Amino acid sequence: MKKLTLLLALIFLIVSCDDGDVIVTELDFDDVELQRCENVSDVTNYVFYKTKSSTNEALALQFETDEPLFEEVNTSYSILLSGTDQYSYRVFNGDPSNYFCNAIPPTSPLVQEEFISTDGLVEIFSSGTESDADAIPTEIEDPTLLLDTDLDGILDYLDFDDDGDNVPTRLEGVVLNEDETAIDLMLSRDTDGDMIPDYLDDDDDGDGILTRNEDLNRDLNPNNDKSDLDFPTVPDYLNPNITVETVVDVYRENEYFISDLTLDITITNTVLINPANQEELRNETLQLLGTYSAGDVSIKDTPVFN
Ligand SMILES: [Ca+2]
Ligand SMILES: [Ca+2]
Ligand SMILES: [Ca+2]
Ligand SMILES: [Ca+2]
Repeated sequence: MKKLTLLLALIFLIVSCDDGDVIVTELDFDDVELQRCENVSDVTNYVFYKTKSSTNEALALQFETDEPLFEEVNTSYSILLSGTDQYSYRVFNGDPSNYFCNAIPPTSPLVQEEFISTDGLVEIFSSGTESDADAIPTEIEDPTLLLDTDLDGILDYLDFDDDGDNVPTRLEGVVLNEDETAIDLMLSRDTDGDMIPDYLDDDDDGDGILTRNEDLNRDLNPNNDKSDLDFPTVPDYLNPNITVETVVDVYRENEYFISDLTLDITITNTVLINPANQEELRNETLQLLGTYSAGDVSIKDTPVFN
């Protein structure tokens, strides 16, 4: 587990415009949970915030990204704060717990004092455990090898249908060795005996018709097409006697999972201005805004057929 070494305290220098007095103010939100506004309709607009009922204070960070944050692990994102990408500190005249995540800011509590960023760099690091739940452990589909067997743009360790034949890998008879560190090629299903296990074979019965195209009803599931009256339980793609081609140039929707997805959000070089009196808060040190726990997420995507 990677540990980030960070300065936890949020310490700002308040420089008064009137007399040049320097006041050190400590914004202590370390023990406060970092929350997020859930916006399912817009996956690239984010609002993270912390509120303190005891002091009616809140920190908020809002920004837009080009890509969704919750789809990859071990990934860094940087956002240079400007325009509507903002970091703010506010003091309210009441408990701000329910202030955020409303389409229109509520009439109560009222903002008594606020500081809005004019500069700053946000960095976000994602971590979690990825799995395509295809019955092959991620270590065997080694992410570092960047394997993409079916060339559909989804690496094998995230691809629930590794050979792109529209039969999910978990249904293609994979057998692992005893300590589950490798595929047992002798015991794994190889219907046509061509030494390519079915989960990597796009023509499982070796009849010259791709498994994906032995799909009479074109429902992207070759497992429910069984034409041979003599073998009514055997799907056509595992039956070399049936060679009816139904061209299906579409992949099934892929799904993979990230468990315990967390985002570590840090901010550095912040300049916050009070719009009412131009009072300024500056902090050049790296601060941890917080770690956001997204729990377990599922990522669905239909690869483009090529
Ligand atoms: Ca793939
Ligand atoms: Ca896979
Ligand atoms: Ca196959
Ligand atoms: Ca067949």
